[in-house]
Amino acid sequence: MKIEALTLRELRMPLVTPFETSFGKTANRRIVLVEVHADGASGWGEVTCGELPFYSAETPDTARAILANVIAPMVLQRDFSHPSELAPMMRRIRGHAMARAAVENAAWELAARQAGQPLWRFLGGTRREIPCGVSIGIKPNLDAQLAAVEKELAAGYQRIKVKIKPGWDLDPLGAIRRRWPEIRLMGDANSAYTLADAQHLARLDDFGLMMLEQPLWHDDIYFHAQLQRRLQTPLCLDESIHHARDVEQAVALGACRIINVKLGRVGGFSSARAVHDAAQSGGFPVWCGGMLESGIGRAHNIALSTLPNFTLPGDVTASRRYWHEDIIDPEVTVTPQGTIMAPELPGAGFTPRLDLIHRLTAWEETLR
Ligand code: OSB
Ligand code: MG
Repeated sequence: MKIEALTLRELRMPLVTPFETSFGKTANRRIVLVEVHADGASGWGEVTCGELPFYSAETPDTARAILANVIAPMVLQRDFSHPSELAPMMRRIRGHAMARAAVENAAWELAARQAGQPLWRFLGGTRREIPCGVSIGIKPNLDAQLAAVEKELAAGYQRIKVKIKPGWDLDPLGAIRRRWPEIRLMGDANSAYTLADAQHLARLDDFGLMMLEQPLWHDDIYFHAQLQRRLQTPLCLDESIHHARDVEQAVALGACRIINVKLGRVGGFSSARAVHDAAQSGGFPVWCGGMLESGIGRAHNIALSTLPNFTLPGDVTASRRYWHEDIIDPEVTVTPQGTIMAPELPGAGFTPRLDLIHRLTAWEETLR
């Protein structure tokens, strides 16, 4: 297949409800989509960065510049027989993993569709039904926090994750645990603590959490190992894991016991598979993280979650939790058991809604 053109678009999509983490609040998403045109067909990918460089360094503006000025010249007019050949074409780029992932993932989706296979099978997935959890943002008070948990449990989700930060940790987690003693519960700090908080974080051991996600610095593995030795609660790394070597390091140091895999953060499906394999070899289960994706990214997360070591519920949820109207048809739905069925259709299994996409598009450019 020869890559004939790349179409870049930025969509403006308001969230159903604002989402707050330790690093800030998001109400309106700026979603950069990449359409890869090859052999008279096209595949779609999503740049999963935040609007501002608070989760990682990438933003929609850096993604646009790198896609147009650096990635397009590297991949345009190039032939590939398998989408695993895309990552090597972009190997010289340092960072910008989410921009690279959007192009690589679009190629995977296109190649799977051309091969007449569902993307998840094409990737080597083995599980048709994936277990799902939810990530609940920081709420203004405990009543709102408990009400949000109650709603998601009623919808069937198998695991509750709440965002925490200093001053908003023991109270929400304690209140949830007292009300629901048996549920699978975890906290995600998005790097809001330091090692000086170790004693405080050890108090979370009383709540029987499945895990505590990324308590320390976004670029740290070593000090998480020191913290893990002082906690019973398993740690999970998100921000710190960019490729399989980071997992090998985390395993060697004992920095965590679980890995969150995000397609964008690790640079696409090839790297995500390598991260998955490294975690499996090290004895760590993995789960698929989310970045408030539109349906395009959501569909890719579903496919990834079918790989065998994705044994824990991921942050992969129904379109309706975030969007009044998603940009794919059909939208993603969750079963009453809190699972999502991977589609049997060729490719991602969802069709981009071009009319809606055009209406939401703030800018568009096609590179040849
Ligand atoms: O740390 O997992 C995270 C959202 C934005 C940035 C970082 C994170 C998150 C989430 C939401 O937790 C996951 C989702 O439902 O998409
Ligand atoms: Mg996280």
